Amino acid sequence: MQKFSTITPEYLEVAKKSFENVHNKSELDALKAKYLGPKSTISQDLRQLIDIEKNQRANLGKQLNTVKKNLDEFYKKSQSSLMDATQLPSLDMSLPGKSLDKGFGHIHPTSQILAQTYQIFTELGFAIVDSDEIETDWYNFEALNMPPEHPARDMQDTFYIDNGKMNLLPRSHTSGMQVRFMEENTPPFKIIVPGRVFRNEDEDATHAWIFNQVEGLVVGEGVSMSDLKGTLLRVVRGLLGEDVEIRFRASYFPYTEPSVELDAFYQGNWLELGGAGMVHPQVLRNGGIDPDKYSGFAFGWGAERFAVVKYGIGDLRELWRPRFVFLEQF
Ligand code: FA5
Repeated sequence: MQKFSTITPEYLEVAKKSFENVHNKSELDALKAKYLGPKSTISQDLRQLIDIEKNQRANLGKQLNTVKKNLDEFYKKSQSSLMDATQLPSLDMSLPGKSLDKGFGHIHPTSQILAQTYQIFTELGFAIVDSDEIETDWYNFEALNMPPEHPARDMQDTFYIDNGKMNLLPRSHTSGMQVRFMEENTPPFKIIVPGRVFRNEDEDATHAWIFNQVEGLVVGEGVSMSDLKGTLLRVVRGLLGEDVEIRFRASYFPYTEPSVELDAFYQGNWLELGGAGMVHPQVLRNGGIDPDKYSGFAFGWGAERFAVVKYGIGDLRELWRPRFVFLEQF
């Protein structure tokens, strides 16, 4: 019985793989010519059927037609997957945004405040330090004189990460970076640490559960409370204008001594912008710094509160909502 090379499982297998690996139209056209064109083996085999003895012709013809049908299917499948791929919408970065009719977007008010904050502090010689949003209980609380059960922890009702040990948390303030930075660096230094913080907060017009803080830490020889006041006055006036009415109010933080709050007069009331104070000697020690040689001040304020005062915003939570009608005003 006449044997045709196309009537073998191997032949179809090789053809199938070839059609599956097509990358572009010219490869597909070449394969089509090779497997299905007039000069293809299957076409030659079919032409040779005429020479086959009659009693074998019908059977071999049937087999050859099945092979041709399979090859046709491989081709069509390959053609349609190539079309799917080429018909994917291409991403043209140069096209204008769909909402162009509504005008271009602009920098978010909180980001505007942060950018101005960075500018003023870098002019004063501060370095901007990056930090992580997940903090250990040690750096967030204990290294700052807040052991477990310390009542000052209540001031920052906190989420914990359930890792079995409850020693990790989305940080409740940026102050965790104080001891972290001290451990790695030798005074003198002046840094700010911006970043998001998280609290289990009863939200209201001045409290969100997620907000941006800007931590500040200055350590050197002879750093005093007047440096703290001078720096904060300079920066707050730079951000909110020379006319802003501000006051320092005595307060308490376990990691600063003495401690103050910084308030701005806004819409008939005093609004707290941040906490500050002279770094507690034990905190310096926890960071490996000798408190007999060095002193320092620290502060931590809320960027959204600055945006509220600067832009006259009634409800701080609006800064976290995607409402263009509100945001496009600033
Ligand atoms: C602190 O977080 C201290 N770590 C600040 C500090 C740093 C003190 C260094 C001493 C030395 P407090 O919880 O008060 O303190 O928060 C600081 C500021 O963050 C507030 O004054 C306010 O501006 C802002 N803030 C606090 N809670 C919220 C909130 N829920 N939503 C928006 N802003 C907030």
